[in-house]
Amino acid sequence: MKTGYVAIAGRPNVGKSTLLNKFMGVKLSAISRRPQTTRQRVLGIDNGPDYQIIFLDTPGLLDPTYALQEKMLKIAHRSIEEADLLLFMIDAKVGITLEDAAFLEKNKKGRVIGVLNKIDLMEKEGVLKAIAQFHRLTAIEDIYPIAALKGFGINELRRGILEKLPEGPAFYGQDSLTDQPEKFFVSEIIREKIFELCGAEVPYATAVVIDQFKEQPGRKDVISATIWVEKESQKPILIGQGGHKMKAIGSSARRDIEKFLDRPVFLELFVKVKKKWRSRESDLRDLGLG
Ligand SMILES: Nc1nc2c(ncn2[C@@H]2O[C@H](COP(=O)(O)OP(=O)(O)OP(=O)(O)O)[C@@H](O)[C@H]2O)c(=O)[nH]1
Ligand SMILES: [Mg+2]
Repeated sequence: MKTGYVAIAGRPNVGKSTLLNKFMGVKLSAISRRPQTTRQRVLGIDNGPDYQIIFLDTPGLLDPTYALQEKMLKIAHRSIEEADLLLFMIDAKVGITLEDAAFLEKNKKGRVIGVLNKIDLMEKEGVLKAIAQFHRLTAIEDIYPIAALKGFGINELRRGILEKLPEGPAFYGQDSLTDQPEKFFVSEIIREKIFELCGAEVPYATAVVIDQFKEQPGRKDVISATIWVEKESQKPILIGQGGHKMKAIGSSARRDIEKFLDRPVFLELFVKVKKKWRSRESDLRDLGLG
């Protein structure tokens, strides 16, 4: 049995969560076209006949400017430290930067696989150049070009990971998908819909807390959640005229939650204000982000 922890890390928006979901064949991690979608570590267990890979999707590596971002960066660093192997992902079009190379120089020497994502947007020649540049700046030998969105190169990458993982017994049951509670994934689905449907700044000022998750035999589960924003003025943007935005977020989230839980749910959403919660440690803790 090959087994171990594999952190997926890299700059914001390079496609880390898309890759986790592709490996899992199930949507675990929130994805959006905007950077800084992932805020916490998301653990996904990829079970095979003779392997168990425990993937850790992480927040993007960034230069933090407020407390939430500092937390996000810490979570990414901690996951990288804990992992047996690091998948360092870049956007192939952007290429590896000197900053990336400096980071890799300090972290996980010899236990890194380079991943060039989004190669579907490039010509072959550009991809080869990006691989050569990655190798030149980091001396890393194992570099895989992939397109996570389309599933291209995923099986080759999995084989590359297995070559580098140690032998050992499985850590989790063969049918486990994750170690995180359903409640976490439900809040992430709601947050993903906010990232998808709301304008520029609002998603970043939003946190979702599940206040109630009541299972009722023979009836739909009842889920109540509060969407916290930072200012009164963000409330009407999130709610929309006549509540249309909130309705769209609610129905789209409910559909995905039902798919994830494989049972019908009744979803209630409330919007409340917690001033400047992103910058205050105590608020982050209250919101489950501590
Ligand atoms: N064209 C293309 N787009 C991709 C690919 N992989 C991911 N994307 C897109 O890139 C965007 C970001 O994807 P995510 O998976 O959320 O990226 P991330 O690295 O997890 O981002 P953060 O959590 O914000 O750090 C989304 O719009 C994806 O659809 C790919 O292989 N090709
Ligand atoms: Mg992500």
